[in-house]
Amino acid sequence: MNGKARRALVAIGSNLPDMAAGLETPRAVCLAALEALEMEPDIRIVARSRLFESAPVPLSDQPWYANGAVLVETTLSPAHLLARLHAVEARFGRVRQIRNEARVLDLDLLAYEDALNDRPEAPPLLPHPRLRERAFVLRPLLDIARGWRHPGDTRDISAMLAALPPEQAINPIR
Ligand code: PH2
Ligand code: MG
Ligand code: MG
Repeated sequence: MNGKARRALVAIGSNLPDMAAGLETPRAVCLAALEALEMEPDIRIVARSRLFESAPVPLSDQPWYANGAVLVETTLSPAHLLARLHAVEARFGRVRQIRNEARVLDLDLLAYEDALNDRPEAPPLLPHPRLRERAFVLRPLLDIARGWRHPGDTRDISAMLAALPPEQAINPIR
């Protein structure tokens, strides 16, 4: 990597298989996505969480998800990193139609250094605007970034997690 390396947190989620690619479970999709991220130029995985199975948020009859998170080093700007994540999603057959619909692969930029950007006209919003309401994001973050602080919140990850409703079921995948 050339240029200054910045640290970013990225969420990984899937609740559909990618049968065309022989990835028969959301867990297999997430593992393949981790490999794809590792192969991306300008992005280096520093730490990866375990994978978890999690109930859909909001609760629905969608299939359960596999979720995880990675800490990466990158020379890409937030916007370029997000574009790269979307390009990886597209390679896994992700088609964007309806918000929160079931998907083969979702890669979300959670945080970039200690950037705080709440200006929708200058995306991406940072940290991810719904991060604090989601156990499927916070629980994997505890694995890899226990001491991380949301730049707009006084609570640590454990405190944010403890404030969430119990219907956000999440368990490590054995
Ligand atoms: N992603 C969503 C909406 N709901 N629920 C779970 N459990 N895991 C996800 O990754 C997820 C979700 C929108 O991206
Ligand atoms: Mg998402
Ligand atoms: Mg997304």
